[in-house]
Amino acid sequence: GARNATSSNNDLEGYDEEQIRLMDEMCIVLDEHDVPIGSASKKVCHLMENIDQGLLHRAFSVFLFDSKNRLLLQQRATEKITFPDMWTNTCCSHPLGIPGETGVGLDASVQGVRRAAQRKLDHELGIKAPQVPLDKFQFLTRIHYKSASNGKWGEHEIDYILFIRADVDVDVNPNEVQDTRYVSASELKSMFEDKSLKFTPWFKLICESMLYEWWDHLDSGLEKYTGEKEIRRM
Ligand code: DMA
Ligand code: MN
Repeated sequence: GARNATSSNNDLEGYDEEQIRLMDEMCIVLDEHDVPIGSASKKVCHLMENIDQGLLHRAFSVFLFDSKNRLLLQQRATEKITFPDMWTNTCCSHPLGIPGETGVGLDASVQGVRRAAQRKLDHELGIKAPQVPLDKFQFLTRIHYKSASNGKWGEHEIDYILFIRADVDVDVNPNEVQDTRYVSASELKSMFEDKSLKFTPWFKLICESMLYEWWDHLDSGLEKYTGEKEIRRM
């Protein structure tokens, strides 16, 4: 757990100053059942040496669809410390260890994750809260996965999957995002055929498992897929 986690002063040498600053955010440390057991910095949570000791934290992944059922993708900025330059779903980040974003029990933690999602859609993509009201985020399921990034960094998360349907105004933060694109399901499948494009591991996992089935049900209703209690281990 967080008690034995380590980090040293030179882990962040050479990275973007703003991204280094964001490594001080406090993430929610979890046990395997998604019960909060403490908090640790984003830096500590993403060092592979700590992940290899079992350190696990809470995260979310937003999938935003416009009224034509196109998914908004982003390409991560070169400045990102983990998974730079990769294409991924609309927005990902972590609920913080602060009142309002930490929750114990599924309903409270979903509500905390919705608040974090609203905060980060604005920070990364300039999408303002009134265009993405909290109650429009549909919680589907949680995914527990682990992935190495470059060198010493990686992910080990319980990731809350949120869908939202909204037509939004995008104004990207270039320190976070270098490009965006709206795609249909078939356009996304062709992007995966293009070997010059790189995708984040969690986005690949979700695309290879449930995404297209969920996407097919946007109009007919996602009820049977929402609020899943089981954590999917991937
Ligand atoms: C972390 O995303 C969350 C997932 C699901 C991988 P991130 O690296 O984009 O976080 P942040 O935007 O806070 O750097
Ligand atoms: Mn993470």
